[in-house]
Amino acid sequence: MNTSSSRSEQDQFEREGYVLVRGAIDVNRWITPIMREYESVLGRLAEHLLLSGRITSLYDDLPFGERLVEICAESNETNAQFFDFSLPQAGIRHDTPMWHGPAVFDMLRCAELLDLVEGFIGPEIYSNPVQHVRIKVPEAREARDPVTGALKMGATNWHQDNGVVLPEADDTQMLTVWFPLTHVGIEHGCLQVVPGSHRRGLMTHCPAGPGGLQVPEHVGPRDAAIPLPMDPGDVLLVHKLTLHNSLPNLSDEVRISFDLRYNPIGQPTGRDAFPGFVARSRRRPESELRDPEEWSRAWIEARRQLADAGYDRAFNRWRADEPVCA
Ligand SMILES: O=C(O)CCC(=O)C(=O)O
Ligand SMILES: [Fe+2]
Repeated sequence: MNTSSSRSEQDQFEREGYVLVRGAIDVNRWITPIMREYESVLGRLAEHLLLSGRITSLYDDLPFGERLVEICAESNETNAQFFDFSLPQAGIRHDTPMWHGPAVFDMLRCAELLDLVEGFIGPEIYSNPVQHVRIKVPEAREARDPVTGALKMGATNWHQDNGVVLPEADDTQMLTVWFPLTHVGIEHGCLQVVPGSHRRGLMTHCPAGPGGLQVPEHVGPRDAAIPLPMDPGDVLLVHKLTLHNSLPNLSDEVRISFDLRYNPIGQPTGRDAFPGFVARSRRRPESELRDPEEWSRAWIEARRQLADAGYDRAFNRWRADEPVCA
């Protein structure tokens, strides 16, 4: 098992803007407990949807993936927010669902993961709150907008992660850490990256679809993109300027991934309405957050403040009237 990043991994990251480390984390130790938590989240979600009349069965004889597919198909909802450990960028209410369970918190502090991260950003590591679990059901069964017919989630557009945070984080050494919790082959909608694109600077992102952004093809060519099929245990590190997207989930299985971000302590996260925390500090170990309850409470407090404020904050800098977006 790989434990920390090697010189050659760091060289590849510098050169290509990403590096894929196979078998970097112990699946049984870190990922299995998260899946157990998600099973209970799904159980509560099913009861909630049944009670409110949006599904007619709990589907509780099915395993996690199949159960989720049936529930999403019948309710015609992605239900993604029930599992996510971040908040949405708009329309936050006091009862917006989210899940900040202890197994998810443990994952964010996973020693193998932080050892890897340390090789890229140093030993003073802040968990940036730009983070998600992405649970994508097969597109054939995915929820659609009843008016336009568009998929409610679908594949991820071409973007750079620096493009989806506020400009205050442009000088932040933000590192994206992406890994699957299920097998994510090409057919499940794995990530694709454009090697070397991180050397081209920040590209203009254009508003695309509800809440989405996309770098236009003529701004960020992607002929050279390579797909990165991955298995649980593998970890992908992505530079904040690397152009990437995901393929559609054309399989008949659910595709689950985490995307986390870390930056050196003290640098702006680019999303300060959401709470981050000190994941590792060799200088001040006592400043590390070790209590999952405290982490969960910080998110509940952020949700309360954003719901009270009653307006949507700006989460990115882009406007549809940029000349290249026309
Ligand atoms: O998993 C996905 O579909 C997209 C993830 C992504 O863009 C990221 O982790 O930065
Ligand atoms: Fe991304």
